[in-house]
Formats: sequence, structure tokens, C-alpha cells
Amino acid sequence: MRKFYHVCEGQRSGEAKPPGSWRAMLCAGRVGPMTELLGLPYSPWTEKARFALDVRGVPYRFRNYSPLLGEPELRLRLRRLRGPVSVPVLVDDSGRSRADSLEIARWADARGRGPCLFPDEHARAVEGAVALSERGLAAGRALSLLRMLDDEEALREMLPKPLRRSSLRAFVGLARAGVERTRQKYGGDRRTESEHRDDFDRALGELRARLSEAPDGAPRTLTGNLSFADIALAQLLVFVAPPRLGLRLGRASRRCFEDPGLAERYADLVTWRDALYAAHRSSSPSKGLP
Ligand SMILES: N[C@@H](CCC(=O)N[C@@H](CS)C(=O)NCC(=O)O)C(=O)O
Repeated sequence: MRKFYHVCEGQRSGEAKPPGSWRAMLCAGRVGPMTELLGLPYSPWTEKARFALDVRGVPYRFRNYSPLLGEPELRLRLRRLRGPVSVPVLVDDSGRSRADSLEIARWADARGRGPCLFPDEHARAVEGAVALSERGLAAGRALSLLRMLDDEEALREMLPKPLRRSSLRAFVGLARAGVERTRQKYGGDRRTESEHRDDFDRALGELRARLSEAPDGAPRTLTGNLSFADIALAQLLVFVAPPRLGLRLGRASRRCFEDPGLAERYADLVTWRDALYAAHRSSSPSKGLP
């Protein structure tokens, strides 16, 4: 059943300072359905959407997606009974769904206020950054899922909470099957580990090159001001050294996401991402996640 919440008019239009949590948004005012973001709290694609919504001060309620159990509901919501479905998915306050981080970010950019995430004069740069981000993230995900398949503690973290501590080995098997399914769903099995490694390395190298040509700034941004190009490309570092902010990752999953060798080789990029997050993400309303 659809839930309705009271939302301050000012917060809806982005005029008031966004609150610290969605609960803080409940106050007297217009009654209406709340924008909802369905996502995975550990996913860089979900983080792209959240960062965009937060930096624009657009209020929303976050709901955790459960990859296996939640899929039937997601298919019904998207009216897509066949073919792959993925999150993040945003259902706006008119009930319309948007099923891609880029589309959600564009939607956020047309609302709220804050930095313009898709400046017309940098349209090609942002487009190129999104494509590079998708290429790099695909390789990074393939590598991290491979590590996860060998890490029982990380597999348990993928299970719904009540099952995590169960001594039944079958649950670990179930989690492993889920991770393997995700790996195949996103083409992780179509290339070898070393090909993924090369792809990921190339994407990081390309980000470094783009940043070296970017205008000076503190922190440096790809187009001179924060845009979706930075948000999208900062996510590559999730599979190098996950940020302390934004994502919610269990200890073992974090270990599978990070790559100490790359963190050393690309320490400059990690420093860039941390500075970007400190400047633009730390003051965001839902930094604490659900
Ligand atoms: N291009 C999409 C990709 C989203 C994506 O890859 N989502 C993955 C995150 S790991 C997902 O939904 N995984 C769970 C599943 O497929 O069941 C976007 O940018 O939103």
C-alpha cells in the first residue's frame, strides 16, 4: 500500500535547509506521497543517485532493495516482466518510476537547488564521464564479486539480517548463488579476471588523465564546478578504497571491494575523491543513510 507523509512545502521545493533524516521531514504542511528511492546501500550506482539527490537537496525516502526477494515487486513497479531489472529506481511523488542512476540524477537536477549537475556547455564532458564510469564500474564490480565468492563472511553480509548468523551452510550457498547470479547478470563471466583488471586499470588511468587536464580548484572538479561527471567518476574509487561516507558496507564486503595495490598506485585519485566528498557530500542531508 502506498504510504503518505506530511512534507514541508519549502523542503519539497528545496527552499528550506534539507533535514537530517526523512523523519525530520514530517511536519505540518501539504500532504502527499513521498518520493522514494529504492536501492542497494552498498552500490555505487545507488550512490550516484543519492549523491545527486542530496546535493540538490531533494527530499526522498530511501528503501533497501533485496535483490532476490524484491525482484517481483520491482518488475511489477517497472512493468517489465522479462529482461534484466536493476536499482536504483526512483518513484517520484506522482508515482512515475525512473530506473537508472543517470535519469534519476537528471530528474534531481531539475529540482531542488545547488550545483548544476548537467551544465549545457559541458554536456559532452559529462556524457563521456558517465560512459567511462559505467565501463570502469563494470570491471570493478566483476573483480569485487570474484573476491566475494571466496569470502564466507562477506557472503553472509549479503543475506537478510536474521539469516546471517545461522549455522546452516545452505544459507552461505544461497548467498554465493546470488553473488554468482549478479556476476553473470552484469557480464562478469564474459571476460577473464585479468581482462577485467586491465579494463579497470585503464579506466582509472583515464580518470587521472582527465583530472590532470581539469581546471584548478579545491577540490578539483572535472569541469570547474561540481557536476555529475565528478559524481559518476568518483564511484570508480569504491572498488579501490570505498569511501567512509555515502555507502553502507559491512566489514567483509568492504574488504572485497577494496584493492590495496590499486589504492597505492592511485592514491592521488583516492585523495581527490575524499576531498570531493568532504566538500560536497559531508554536508548532505542523508549522509547517515537509512
Ligand atoms: N545503469 C544502471 C545500472 C544499475 C546497476 O548495475 N545496479 C546493480 C547494482 S550492483 C543492481 O541493481 N544489482 C542488483 C540486481 O541486479 O539484482 C544505473 O546506472 O542505474
